[in-house]
Amino acid sequence: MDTTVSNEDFLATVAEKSHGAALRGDYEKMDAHYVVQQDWDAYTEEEHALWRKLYQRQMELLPGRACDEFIDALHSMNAADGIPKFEKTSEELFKATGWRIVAVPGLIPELTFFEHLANRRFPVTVWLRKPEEFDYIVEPDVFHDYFGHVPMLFNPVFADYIQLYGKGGLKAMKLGGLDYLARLYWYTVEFGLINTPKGLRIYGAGILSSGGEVEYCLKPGTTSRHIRLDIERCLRTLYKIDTYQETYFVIDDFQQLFDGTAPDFAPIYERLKQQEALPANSLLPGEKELLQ
Ligand code: HBI
Ligand code: FE
Repeated sequence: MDTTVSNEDFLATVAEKSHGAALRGDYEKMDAHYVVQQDWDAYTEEEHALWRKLYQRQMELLPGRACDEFIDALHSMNAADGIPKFEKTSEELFKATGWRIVAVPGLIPELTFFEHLANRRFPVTVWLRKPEEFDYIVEPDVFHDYFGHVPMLFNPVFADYIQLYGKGGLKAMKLGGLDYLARLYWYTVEFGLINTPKGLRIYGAGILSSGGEVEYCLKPGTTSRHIRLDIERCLRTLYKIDTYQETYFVIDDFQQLFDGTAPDFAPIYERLKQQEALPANSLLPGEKELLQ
Protein backbone atom coordinates (compact mmCIF):
# COMPACT_ATOMS: atom_id res chain seq x y z
CA MET A 1 0.00 0.00 0.00
CA ASP A 2 1.39 3.39 -0.90
CA THR A 3 2.02 4.92 2.49
CA THR A 4 2.60 8.45 1.36
CA VAL A 5 0.08 11.03 0.29
CA SER A 6 1.40 13.55 -2.19
CA ASN A 7 3.66 15.99 -0.43
CA GLU A 8 1.68 19.02 -1.59
CA ASP A 9 -1.67 17.56 -0.45
CA PHE A 10 -0.28 16.64 2.94
CA LEU A 11 1.42 19.97 3.55
CA ALA A 12 -1.74 21.81 2.48
CA THR A 13 -4.00 19.82 4.82
CA VAL A 14 -1.75 20.02 7.85
CA ALA A 15 -0.97 23.67 7.22
CA GLU A 16 -4.72 24.37 7.14
CA LYS A 17 -5.16 22.25 10.31
CA SER A 18 -2.43 24.14 12.12
CA HIS A 19 -4.25 27.43 11.57
CA GLY A 20 -2.81 28.01 8.10
CA ALA A 21 0.77 28.41 9.30
CA ALA A 22 3.11 26.79 6.81
CA LEU A 23 4.93 23.77 8.22
CA ARG A 24 8.45 24.58 9.35
CA GLY A 25 10.30 21.38 8.66
CA ASP A 26 12.41 20.67 5.59
CA TYR A 27 10.40 18.00 3.74
CA GLU A 28 12.77 17.96 0.76
CA LYS A 29 15.18 15.22 1.89
CA MET A 30 12.73 12.68 3.35
CA ASP A 31 12.29 9.09 2.19
CA ALA A 32 8.99 7.42 1.25
CA HIS A 33 8.08 7.10 4.94
CA TYR A 34 8.84 10.76 5.73
CA VAL A 35 12.09 9.75 7.47
CA VAL A 36 15.13 12.09 7.32
CA GLN A 37 18.63 12.01 8.78
CA GLN A 38 19.21 13.94 12.01
CA ASP A 39 22.00 16.35 11.06
CA TRP A 40 23.28 16.67 14.61
CA ASP A 41 26.30 18.78 13.61
CA ALA A 42 23.96 21.43 12.18
CA TYR A 43 22.51 22.32 15.60
CA THR A 44 23.94 25.64 16.85
CA GLU A 45 25.33 26.34 20.32
CA GLU A 46 22.30 28.64 20.88
CA GLU A 47 19.99 25.70 20.13
CA HIS A 48 21.83 23.43 22.56
CA ALA A 49 21.63 26.23 25.16
CA LEU A 50 17.86 26.59 24.56
CA TRP A 51 17.47 22.81 24.96
CA ARG A 52 19.34 22.96 28.30
CA LYS A 53 17.08 25.83 29.46
CA LEU A 54 13.92 23.86 28.52
CA TYR A 55 15.31 20.74 30.18
CA GLN A 56 16.24 22.57 33.40
CA ARG A 57 12.82 24.22 33.66
CA GLN A 58 11.10 20.84 33.35
CA MET A 59 13.42 19.23 35.90
CA GLU A 60 12.48 21.93 38.42
CA LEU A 61 8.79 21.15 37.85
CA LEU A 62 8.56 17.40 37.24
CA PRO A 63 10.00 15.57 40.28
CA GLY A 64 6.96 14.69 42.43
CA ARG A 65 4.59 15.42 39.53
CA ALA A 66 5.75 13.14 36.68
CA CYS A 67 5.26 9.38 37.08
CA ASP A 68 8.30 7.42 38.27
CA GLU A 69 8.54 5.53 34.96
CA PHE A 70 9.17 8.84 33.16
CA ILE A 71 11.71 10.21 35.67
CA ASP A 72 13.65 6.92 35.84
CA ALA A 73 13.86 6.58 32.04
CA LEU A 74 14.83 10.24 31.55
CA HIS A 75 17.74 9.92 33.98
CA SER A 76 19.04 6.97 31.96
CA MET A 77 18.91 9.00 28.72
CA ASN A 78 21.51 11.64 29.67
CA ALA A 79 19.68 14.31 27.69
CA ALA A 80 20.49 17.28 29.94
CA ASP A 81 23.56 18.66 28.15
CA GLY A 82 22.06 19.52 24.77
CA ILE A 83 20.01 18.21 21.87
CA PRO A 84 20.62 14.44 21.97
CA LYS A 85 21.83 12.20 19.16
CA PHE A 86 18.78 10.06 18.27
CA GLU A 87 20.86 7.09 17.10
CA LYS A 88 22.40 6.49 20.54
CA THR A 89 19.08 6.60 22.39
CA SER A 90 17.43 4.54 19.66
CA GLU A 91 19.88 1.69 20.30
CA GLU A 92 19.20 1.81 24.07
CA LEU A 93 15.45 1.99 23.45
CA PHE A 94 15.62 -0.97 21.07
CA LYS A 95 17.35 -3.06 23.75
CA ALA A 96 14.74 -2.04 26.33
CA THR A 97 11.45 -2.45 24.43
CA GLY A 98 12.19 -3.11 20.75
CA TRP A 99 11.30 0.47 19.73
CA ARG A 100 13.41 2.73 17.53
CA ILE A 101 13.46 6.49 16.99
CA VAL A 102 13.01 7.71 13.40
CA ALA A 103 13.89 11.33 12.60
CA VAL A 104 11.14 13.25 10.76
CA PRO A 105 10.91 16.83 9.40
CA GLY A 106 7.82 17.57 11.53
CA LEU A 107 4.15 16.55 11.34
CA ILE A 108 3.64 13.64 8.94
CA PRO A 109 0.44 12.17 7.42
CA GLU A 110 -1.67 10.15 9.85
CA LEU A 111 -1.32 7.01 7.74
CA THR A 112 2.49 7.22 7.79
CA PHE A 113 2.46 8.11 11.50
CA PHE A 114 0.34 5.07 12.37
CA GLU A 115 2.50 2.82 10.18
CA HIS A 116 5.58 3.85 12.13
CA LEU A 117 3.88 3.26 15.49
CA ALA A 118 2.53 -0.11 14.32
CA ASN A 119 6.14 -1.10 13.54
CA ARG A 120 7.58 0.17 16.85
CA ARG A 121 9.18 3.23 15.30
CA PHE A 122 8.56 6.57 17.04
CA PRO A 123 8.78 9.68 14.80
CA VAL A 124 10.82 12.46 16.44
CA THR A 125 10.94 15.91 14.84
CA VAL A 126 14.49 17.14 14.13
CA TRP A 127 14.07 20.93 14.58
CA LEU A 128 13.96 22.88 17.86
CA ARG A 129 11.57 25.75 18.64
CA LYS A 130 12.70 29.38 18.65
CA PRO A 131 13.51 31.12 21.95
CA GLU A 132 10.29 33.15 21.70
CA GLU A 133 8.35 29.83 21.66
CA PHE A 134 9.83 28.80 25.00
CA ASP A 135 6.40 28.54 26.63
CA TYR A 136 4.16 27.45 23.79
CA ILE A 137 4.54 25.93 20.35
CA VAL A 138 1.85 24.79 17.92
CA GLU A 139 3.70 22.01 16.08
CA PRO A 140 5.60 19.32 18.00
CA ASP A 141 9.36 20.06 17.97
CA VAL A 142 12.30 17.87 19.06
CA PHE A 143 11.87 18.88 22.71
CA HIS A 144 8.20 17.85 22.78
CA ASP A 145 8.78 14.60 20.91
CA TYR A 146 12.07 13.49 22.47
CA PHE A 147 11.71 14.81 26.04
CA GLY A 148 7.92 14.29 26.24
CA HIS A 149 7.36 11.01 24.41
CA VAL A 150 10.55 8.91 24.24
CA PRO A 151 11.09 8.21 27.99
CA MET A 152 7.67 6.54 28.31
CA LEU A 153 8.59 4.14 25.49
CA PHE A 154 11.12 2.57 27.87
CA ASN A 155 8.13 1.21 29.82
CA PRO A 156 7.27 -2.20 28.30
CA VAL A 157 3.47 -2.03 28.86
CA PHE A 158 3.20 1.56 27.62
CA ALA A 159 5.41 0.66 24.63
CA ASP A 160 3.03 -2.20 23.74
CA TYR A 161 0.05 0.18 24.07
CA ILE A 162 1.55 2.64 21.59
CA GLN A 163 2.14 -0.13 19.05
CA LEU A 164 -1.45 -1.33 19.55
CA TYR A 165 -2.60 2.27 19.12
CA GLY A 166 -0.69 2.45 15.81
CA LYS A 167 -2.34 -0.74 14.55
CA GLY A 168 -5.70 0.61 15.72
CA GLY A 169 -5.05 3.82 13.81
CA LEU A 170 -4.51 1.93 10.57
CA LYS A 171 -7.84 0.11 11.13
CA ALA A 172 -9.57 3.31 12.23
CA MET A 173 -8.70 4.98 8.93
CA LYS A 174 -10.59 2.25 7.09
CA LEU A 175 -13.59 2.47 9.45
CA GLY A 176 -13.91 6.25 9.56
CA GLY A 177 -12.84 6.21 13.22
CA LEU A 178 -9.79 8.44 12.90
CA ASP A 179 -11.19 11.45 14.73
CA TYR A 180 -12.31 9.26 17.64
CA LEU A 181 -8.90 7.63 17.91
CA ALA A 182 -7.14 11.00 17.76
CA ARG A 183 -9.10 11.91 20.94
CA LEU A 184 -7.82 8.79 22.70
CA TYR A 185 -4.24 9.73 21.75
CA TRP A 186 -4.80 13.27 22.93
CA TYR A 187 -6.29 12.34 26.31
CA THR A 188 -3.80 9.55 27.10
CA VAL A 189 -0.45 9.79 25.28
CA GLU A 190 -0.49 13.61 25.25
CA PHE A 191 -2.44 14.63 28.39
CA GLY A 192 -2.91 11.49 30.49
CA LEU A 193 -2.63 11.24 34.29
CA ILE A 194 -2.07 8.09 36.33
CA ASN A 195 -3.10 7.21 39.90
CA THR A 196 -0.20 6.17 42.15
CA PRO A 197 0.05 5.44 45.91
CA LYS A 198 1.70 8.88 46.17
CA GLY A 199 -1.20 10.58 44.37
CA LEU A 200 -1.96 11.64 40.78
CA ARG A 201 1.07 11.74 38.49
CA ILE A 202 1.61 12.84 34.85
CA TYR A 203 2.49 10.50 31.98
CA GLY A 204 1.17 12.57 29.02
CA ALA A 205 3.90 14.07 26.79
CA GLY A 206 1.98 17.27 26.09
CA ILE A 207 2.08 18.12 29.82
CA LEU A 208 5.55 16.68 30.55
CA SER A 209 7.12 18.93 27.88
CA SER A 210 5.16 22.07 28.84
CA GLY A 211 5.62 24.77 31.49
CA GLY A 212 2.47 25.90 33.26
CA GLU A 213 0.24 22.89 32.71
CA VAL A 214 2.51 20.66 34.84
CA GLU A 215 1.37 22.45 38.02
CA TYR A 216 -2.13 23.29 36.79
CA CYS A 217 -3.21 19.71 35.96
CA LEU A 218 -2.49 18.51 39.53
CA LYS A 219 -3.94 21.52 41.35
CA PRO A 220 -7.23 20.83 43.21
CA GLY A 221 -10.08 23.31 42.80
CA THR A 222 -9.48 24.44 39.20
CA THR A 223 -12.30 24.40 36.63
CA SER A 224 -10.83 21.24 35.06
CA ARG A 225 -12.16 17.76 35.72
CA HIS A 226 -10.09 14.69 36.64
CA ILE A 227 -12.12 11.58 35.89
CA ARG A 228 -11.43 7.87 35.57
CA LEU A 229 -10.58 6.86 31.99
CA ASP A 230 -13.41 5.04 30.25
CA ILE A 231 -12.27 4.43 26.67
CA GLU A 232 -15.66 4.93 24.99
CA ARG A 233 -16.38 8.07 27.01
CA CYS A 234 -12.94 9.38 26.00
CA LEU A 235 -13.53 8.62 22.30
CA ARG A 236 -16.69 10.79 22.51
CA THR A 237 -14.98 13.78 24.13
CA LEU A 238 -13.82 16.77 22.07
CA TYR A 239 -10.53 18.44 22.96
CA LYS A 240 -9.03 21.92 22.60
CA ILE A 241 -5.49 22.40 21.33
CA ASP A 242 -4.69 25.88 22.60
CA THR A 243 -5.80 25.93 26.25
CA TYR A 244 -5.10 23.83 29.33
CA GLN A 245 -7.24 20.68 29.20
CA GLU A 246 -10.74 21.01 30.65
CA THR A 247 -10.82 17.29 31.35
CA TYR A 248 -7.95 15.00 32.42
CA PHE A 249 -8.55 11.26 32.14
CA VAL A 250 -6.93 9.19 34.89
CA ILE A 251 -5.76 5.56 34.63
CA ASP A 252 -4.78 3.21 37.46
CA ASP A 253 -1.96 1.55 35.52
CA PHE A 254 -0.64 1.24 31.95
CA GLN A 255 -2.10 -2.26 31.66
CA GLN A 256 -5.53 -0.56 31.75
CA LEU A 257 -4.55 1.38 28.60
CA PHE A 258 -3.34 -1.78 26.86
CA ASP A 259 -6.40 -3.85 27.84
CA GLY A 260 -8.78 -1.04 26.93
CA THR A 261 -7.38 -0.80 23.41
CA ALA A 262 -7.28 -4.53 22.74
CA PRO A 263 -10.98 -5.08 21.77
CA ASP A 264 -12.33 -4.49 18.26
CA PHE A 265 -13.29 -0.82 18.05
CA ALA A 266 -15.55 -1.20 15.00
CA PRO A 267 -18.78 -1.60 17.03
CA ILE A 268 -17.72 1.30 19.26
CA TYR A 269 -17.22 3.56 16.23
CA GLU A 270 -20.69 2.56 14.96
CA ARG A 271 -22.24 3.50 18.34
CA LEU A 272 -20.32 6.77 18.49
CA LYS A 273 -21.46 7.80 15.02
CA GLN A 274 -25.04 7.80 16.40
CA GLN A 275 -24.13 10.01 19.38
CA GLU A 276 -23.35 13.68 19.86
CA ALA A 277 -19.70 14.39 20.72
CA LEU A 278 -19.25 15.63 24.30
CA PRO A 279 -17.78 19.12 24.92
CA ALA A 280 -14.35 19.09 26.54
CA ASN A 281 -15.80 20.34 29.84
CA SER A 282 -18.56 17.72 30.23
CA LEU A 283 -19.25 15.88 33.47
CA LEU A 284 -21.71 13.02 33.08
CA PRO A 285 -24.01 11.73 35.88
CA GLY A 286 -22.07 9.36 38.14
CA GLU A 287 -18.64 10.66 37.13
CA LYS A 288 -16.57 11.48 40.20
CA GLU A 289 -13.96 14.26 40.44
CA LEU A 290 -10.78 12.41 41.51
CA LEU A 291 -8.82 15.46 42.65
CA GLN A 292 -10.40 17.04 45.67
N1 HBI B 1 3.18 13.53 12.94
N2 HBI B 1 5.44 13.80 13.41
C1 HBI B 1 4.18 13.63 13.85
N3 HBI B 1 3.94 13.56 15.17
C2 HBI B 1 2.67 13.40 15.65
O1 HBI B 1 2.47 13.33 16.88
C3 HBI B 1 1.60 13.29 14.74
C4 HBI B 1 1.89 13.35 13.37
N4 HBI B 1 0.90 13.25 12.47
C5 HBI B 1 -0.49 13.03 12.86
C6 HBI B 1 -0.69 13.02 14.33
N5 HBI B 1 0.33 13.11 15.19
C7 HBI B 1 -2.06 12.95 14.93
O2 HBI B 1 -3.04 13.25 13.97
C8 HBI B 1 -2.34 11.59 15.55
O3 HBI B 1 -3.57 11.63 16.23
C9 HBI B 1 -2.39 10.57 14.47
FE1 FE C 1 3.06 14.54 20.91
